[in-house]
Amino acid sequence: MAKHKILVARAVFPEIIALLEQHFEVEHNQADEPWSRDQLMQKIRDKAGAFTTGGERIDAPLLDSASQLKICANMAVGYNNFDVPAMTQRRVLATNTPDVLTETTADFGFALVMSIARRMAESEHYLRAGKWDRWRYDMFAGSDVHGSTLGILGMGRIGQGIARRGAHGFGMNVIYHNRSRLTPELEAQCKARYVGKQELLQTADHLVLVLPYSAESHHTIGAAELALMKPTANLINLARGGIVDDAALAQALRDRRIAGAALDVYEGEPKLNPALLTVPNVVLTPHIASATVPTRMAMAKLAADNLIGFLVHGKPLTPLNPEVLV
Ligand code: 8YV
Repeated sequence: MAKHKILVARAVFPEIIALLEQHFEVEHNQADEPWSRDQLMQKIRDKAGAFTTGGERIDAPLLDSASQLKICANMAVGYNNFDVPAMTQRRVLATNTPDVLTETTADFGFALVMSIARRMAESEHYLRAGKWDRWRYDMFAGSDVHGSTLGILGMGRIGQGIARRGAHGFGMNVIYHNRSRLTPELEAQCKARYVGKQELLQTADHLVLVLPYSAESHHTIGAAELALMKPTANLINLARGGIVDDAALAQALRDRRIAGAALDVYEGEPKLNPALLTVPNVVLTPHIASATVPTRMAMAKLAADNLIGFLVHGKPLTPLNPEVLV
């Protein structure tokens, strides 16, 4: 039987390309050239499957020009780059990579909490700039993590991982807000208390955002929400750009409306609102929360296994729209 044609939109581990080539005719992008939307549409036109990352928008116009397409496998747990209803309508399966990145991403969320609370990036820049000439009692004095109040907005798997780290490792008082409340068992495991959004904003010493991006969650944190936070509080975003109004955040940081922010994701990334680069009280990382070698490998393997599972065996592992399968 002729092999299905698939497209791998971005460079990925060579082992994963080799695995895919055992099953498919693969057009890949190991040179990691930035393809325009038109190029992507051209390349996907005759493909049965696509291996995508969060950067490729799979929407109705693209789907309409790709009549052979049966599956898009995202190497990401977030899938706001997919128009899932449009995919379902055209019977294109969508898959993502849940679970395999939960603990790694929760580790990084905690690293962001620690780094902004203890002003690690700011103090390292100071040292590298050759400015450190003496010890001072208040030099880079930050805020405590242990015993403080950790607020989590979006209490999915990653949010729960961060809550467990905070409650069990650092004796933090954990509060959370989510569309739906956790079961009492999960709340007990995370030692987390459900609160309204306003209480969360007003009470958290460190507020971590881990909610999915959608039209409804656009600018969940803007000037009004920042104004409710304590002036000593830190904001941490490892969810998606667009959940925070970055211009409003840069202004709040400049005005010391809040103490600091640690960000892994940005509106319009990889470009950044330039104002964020000019404020000192912010930690900035380039969307690397899931980036450990074993976890990125597990994500790539799961995306590949979804393509193989579906196109070769009719059984994807982590479908987002399983109604396409019936
Ligand atoms: C991905 C992420 O690396 O999984 C997600 O949703 O944000 C990251 O882990 C990124 O989306 C690229 O696919």
